[in-house]
Amino acid sequence: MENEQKQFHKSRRGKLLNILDEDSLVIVLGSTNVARSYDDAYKFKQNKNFYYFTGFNQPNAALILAPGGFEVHDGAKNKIVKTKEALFVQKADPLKETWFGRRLGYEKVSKELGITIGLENSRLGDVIADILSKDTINKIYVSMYDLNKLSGEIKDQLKDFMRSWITLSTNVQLLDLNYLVAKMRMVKNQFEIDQIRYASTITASGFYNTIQQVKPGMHEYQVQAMLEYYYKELGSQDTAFETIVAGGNNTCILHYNTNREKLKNGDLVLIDSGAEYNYYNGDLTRTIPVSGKFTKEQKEVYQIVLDAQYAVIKKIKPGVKLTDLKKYSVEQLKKGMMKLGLLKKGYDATKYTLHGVGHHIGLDTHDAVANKKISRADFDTLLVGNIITVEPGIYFPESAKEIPAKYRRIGVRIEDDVLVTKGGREVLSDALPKEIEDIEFLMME
Ligand SMILES: [Mn+2]
Repeated sequence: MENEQKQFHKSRRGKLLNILDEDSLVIVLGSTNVARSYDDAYKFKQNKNFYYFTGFNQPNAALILAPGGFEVHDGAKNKIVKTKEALFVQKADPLKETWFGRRLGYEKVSKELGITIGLENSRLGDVIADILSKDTINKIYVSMYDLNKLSGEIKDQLKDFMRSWITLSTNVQLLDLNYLVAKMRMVKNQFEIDQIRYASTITASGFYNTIQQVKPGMHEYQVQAMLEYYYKELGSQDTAFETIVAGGNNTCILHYNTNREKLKNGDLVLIDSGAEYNYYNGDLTRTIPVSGKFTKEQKEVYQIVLDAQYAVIKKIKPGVKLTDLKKYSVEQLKKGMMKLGLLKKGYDATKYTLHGVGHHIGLDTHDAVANKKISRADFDTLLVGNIITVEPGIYFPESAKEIPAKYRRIGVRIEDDVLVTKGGREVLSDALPKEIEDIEFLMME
């Protein structure tokens, strides 16, 4: 791992250790492989909180942190050492590695990842039990969500630990880790800003190259294939989420991703997609005319959405609330629809604007927010170092009979990734055209 990245993850562990009281123990669980069908597994995706603290991308691992320190037998040095951190990893195994890929092995943890102690994951249960037996820990932090989904080798290891809860002293509190980590992950430092900037740039580049090649008769999946080709060609390891290429009436289905239909002359096509780079995500949307030329009605609706997007972006600065941006966005869109005579006064515009104005983006595409219903307010105010999407939309499906026919089958969303700075904002995906004339120029033969 590059030194800069090592330093980043180390700084995250250091920050968490600093926040916590001396009598705390943190257990951060990595992911395990998930079956796709029979003996085939989905591409491995590391648990994002675990990745944040370690940068380690192999399955069946766990990290423990304790600000008060703990003693453990270090197999690599063959002696008892005191440490505040230990990473548990799969045992190196030449035969399994021949079949399923490399394993770091505990011996290389310290050198490769910069985490003080590496241990075999079969020791996780015993080490935790040993730490708790000293009666110095009064708070155990673990993600309840991750515990609930636990499987594989780590589950076997933690079974005894979880059984022991019924006899945990009343002095010991079991606390959810997600809120604390979400608060940390919400604010990006320079390393993360660089990663997301790159993911966003790859995404913009893929859009730029693909948009030029869209033509009537092409299928939605062919547009998807081109887009994802460019992502991978530029070093992206995966897409941030299932790519949406939605033509015609499909533009009005928010999470449409079957992408099987043919693009028709005269229709719009909405492309919502992101490249993943080193686990960080981009997320952009452009809506373009299949023929290369917008119709009059498409232009009218498009311009409302674009103006609203500019207006919202202009409002972004530290201290502003996401919920207020959403309200403002709907007001702008509503004003535009009323001007076109498509909405009567007093009518609820959200029937056509459908979703919020944006979300935090980072290791997750919808990033770093703990249980939404409980703690939404705690994540509402924008801070320097936040990265959010701004993605207003208007959707008039074929079924909206109250809207004149010429305006139906029109769904428009425009989305960019925006960094909150001291002075206001920076649009990370600014290089990708979105003005009507610029899109039409880009699509010219
Ligand atoms: Mn988005």
